[in-house]
This record gives sequence, structure tokens and C-alpha cells, in this order.
Amino acid sequence: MNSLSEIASQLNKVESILLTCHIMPDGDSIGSLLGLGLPMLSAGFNVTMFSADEVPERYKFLQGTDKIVTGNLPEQSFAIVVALDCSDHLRLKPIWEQVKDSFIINIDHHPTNSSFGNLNYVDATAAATGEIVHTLLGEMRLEPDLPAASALYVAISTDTGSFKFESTTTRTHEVAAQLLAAGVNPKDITPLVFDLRPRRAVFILREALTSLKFSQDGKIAWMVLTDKEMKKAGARDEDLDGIVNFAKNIEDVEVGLLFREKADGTVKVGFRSHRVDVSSIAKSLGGGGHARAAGCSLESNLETALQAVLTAVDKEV
Ligand SMILES: [Mn+2]
Repeated sequence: MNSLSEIASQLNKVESILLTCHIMPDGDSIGSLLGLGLPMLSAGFNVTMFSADEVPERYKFLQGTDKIVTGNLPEQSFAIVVALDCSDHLRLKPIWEQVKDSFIINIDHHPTNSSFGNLNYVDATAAATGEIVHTLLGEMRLEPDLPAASALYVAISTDTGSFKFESTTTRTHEVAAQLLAAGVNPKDITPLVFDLRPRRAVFILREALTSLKFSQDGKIAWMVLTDKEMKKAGARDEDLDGIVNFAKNIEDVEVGLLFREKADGTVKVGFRSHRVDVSSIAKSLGGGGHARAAGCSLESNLETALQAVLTAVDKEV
């Protein structure tokens, strides 16, 4: 693995830099993108912040999201591509063919990271990629201003479930403390990120809860959403964030699952657990993630996907 000071000196050397994050970006992706991108822009770096998918509505209150280029990658060559929070090259799928021959810096905290970069910094003990970005800014002698600090606070608070997950360490709180010292006020951020939901998100949550089922021993709980239900609720992928936890957070349940049928003939599965290592189960099904939060995508119908996943999970609980 490379060091953050190597990465910092590499970034200091070059002309044009593309910063990007994974498809279907979450809070850590958008937060890390802005948290690194905004201070670099202020310092005069030639930086493009890019996300193949739209910035989810709930993060648009963050200053600087209008500077994130979305959709197609600009027709321009970049000396360096920085991939943030991407566990493997498939997380960059829409742009991978365009960027795969560039010099890639891979900065991530997923233990399943495939080290696909030319420089790789993967710290699985970091609660969020945003936590690593904060350290990298220090190496680059850049100070996050309030918009960047707010973005990093979003990155860290979302990936730790508001500092609740076991990934939360003293360092997580130390970084958060420094972000608060930079002017971040959690009450301006937390309600917008964690509490406020559009109506369509509540409608799709209702559908998910209606579908709730349990294994015979009660240790596995799962919910299923069909494409038809998604369309009827007018729900988007981003509206599903956190729904799987309703299955996990039931007494006696060890693993919670959310199955989401997609129009393209695939089924997306979200895994959450209390003790079981679901990243290895997800990995065995072609996915990946963290020990207690993972996911995979199966090319099959719902019924087959349910059977395959439940069989695999049942073996581990
Ligand atoms: Mn992350």
C-alpha cells in the first residue's frame, strides 16, 4: 500500500485532476468528493469533481454540489484520476473504459478493495473515506473551509450511521471534533441527512415493511421491493437508503436483507448484520462491502435471488 504523503506529493505535481466517486453515490462519496475537491479548487488546483450518477437530493444542501459534473465524463484528458470510496473498478463502471489507462489513485476504506489503482491507499479501519480525506488534506497542507468541513461531516456521519456503527473510533470523533471546530454545526446537517424524507421515500418504506418476512428461527429478516412497487411509489434508488436497517433492527434478528428488483433483470441485495460477516457472503455472490454492511447484484429473477441469498446467509447464522 502507498502512503498519503506519496499521494499528496503526486497530486501536488500534476496539471489536471479528476476526482470521482462510485455509482449511486452515498453520503461518504459526495462528502469525500467535495471535502477534497473544494479545498483543492480554492488552492488553485485544476480539479474536476465528477459523479456518473446525479447527486442525491438529500445532499444537495451542501455548498459546492453545483460544481460536481454529472452524467458524461468531459472529453478531456486527466493526468490523474482519484477514485474515492470505490472498492473496485466496477464501482466506476460508466467511466472505466475512459479512465482505465490514466494514472489512478485509489483512496478507500472497504476491506474488499481490489487495489485497482496505480497508487492505493486503503484503510479498512477508517470509518469513512471522508476520514481519510481529512488526513490527506493535512498532508497537502490544505484547510477545509466550512463547505468542505460540512461535506466531510456528512461523509463521516452517514458512513457511521450518526456515529453508531462499530467502525466509529476515537479518530472518527477526533476528526469530527476538528470539523466542528471549523464551524460545522451538526444541527444544520443531521436533520436534513437523517430525518427529513420525501413522501415517495416513506411510501416505498411502507411497501418494504409490508413485504417483511422471517426465517423459521427468526434470525434472518428480509424485505422485497418489486420494480412495479418502485414505479408506483415514484421512488428512486436513493429513497431506499436505510430501509434494510428496519429488517436488521428487529429483536432476535441477526441478518437483515433488502431485495430490490430492477427493470434491467437484476436483483440488488442489501445485507446488514450484527455479528455475521456479510461482506464475505456478498463477495461469494459477486458483491462486496463491509463486515456488517454489504451488497451484491444478481442477474436473476426475484425468486431465484431470494433462494440463493437466503441459502448462503442461512449457512452463516
Ligand atoms: Mn464509505
